[in-house]
Amino acid sequence: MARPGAYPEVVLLAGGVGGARMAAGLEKALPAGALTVVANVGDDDRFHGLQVCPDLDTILYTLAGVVDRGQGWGVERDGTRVLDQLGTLGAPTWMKLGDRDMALHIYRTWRLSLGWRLTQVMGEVSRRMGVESILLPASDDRVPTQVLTDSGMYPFQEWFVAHRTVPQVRALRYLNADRASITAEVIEAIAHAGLVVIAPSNPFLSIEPMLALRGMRDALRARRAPCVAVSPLIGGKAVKGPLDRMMAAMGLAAGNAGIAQRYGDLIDGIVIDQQDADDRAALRDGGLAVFATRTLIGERERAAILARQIIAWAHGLTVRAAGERCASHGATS
Ligand code: FO1
Repeated sequence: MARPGAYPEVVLLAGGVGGARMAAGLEKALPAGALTVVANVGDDDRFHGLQVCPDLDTILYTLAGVVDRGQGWGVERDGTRVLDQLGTLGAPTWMKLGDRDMALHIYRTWRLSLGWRLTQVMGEVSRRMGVESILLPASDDRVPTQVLTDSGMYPFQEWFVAHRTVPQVRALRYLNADRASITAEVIEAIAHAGLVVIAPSNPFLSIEPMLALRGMRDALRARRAPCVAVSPLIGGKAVKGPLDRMMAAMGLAAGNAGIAQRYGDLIDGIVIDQQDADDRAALRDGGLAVFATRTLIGERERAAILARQIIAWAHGLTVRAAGERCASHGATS
């Protein structure tokens, strides 16, 4: 629930570079400790015997201020001496793991081998790296995303990095998701939130692997706070990545209608780019509150401005009952 004062406790569901940038904006806009980021773990995989968690780590490095801003992931000015030597030894090196990044994977794998939960590991490294927000894996269990394409089934990182998302996606499998649960920490954060935000991440690759986890949809449906999604589309297109192609291939309506359709009645409102302002009427007819603004958040300051706008706009929103379609949320802009 909202704290005494102007700011709500915010829970952000996030994955990928867009999710990390939204997290940084919200962190800047909120008092210390008011943001909890729940991160996708469907991208996680083992490399060289080490547990690698790209979405969690991209968010961690972004919030710690050490991310490589050019590529959006990994540690700035990192070296590749370990990877180069692994290559010499005959190991595959298509996943570019930097030297300092590798230290995190070694630490995480070591702690997990001692019986720590992933939640505990990420809590500890966040603290040690000076991150003020709470960073939670959506689950402590392994729930690898597999990508079914025209040329076969791939583990997520193999499709995304080694094959540069070229094989056309036909379906996604979130392995083990129906048996894996969200954590008690995630349940509690959502229950106490004053606002839930879905980041402008790829819905199929970053958000739905979390929604598929046991307990996630129930936790969201039981929330007392409004839930708003930030559309990843600008001018009807994804800023980067395979989202446009995936929406078409998976039979989704183009543009923001498709994004709204995908989140269904989990969301009370949607934030869209001002270039797509013409989508407002149709989205409102579908029962959503709509806010149109500049959503490109490549720069930190823009992310913070967007975050402040979302918090102010969402303040007046009410939570729709599941399945309800009412157009009473007088939308701004
Ligand atoms: N993305 C790439 O496009 N190429 C890489 O070699 C690569 C390495 C990598 C290593 C660690 C890490 O945390 C992320 C890395 N990423 C790389 C990004 C990652 O594949 C994506 O961020 C996602 O999993 C999609 O959200």
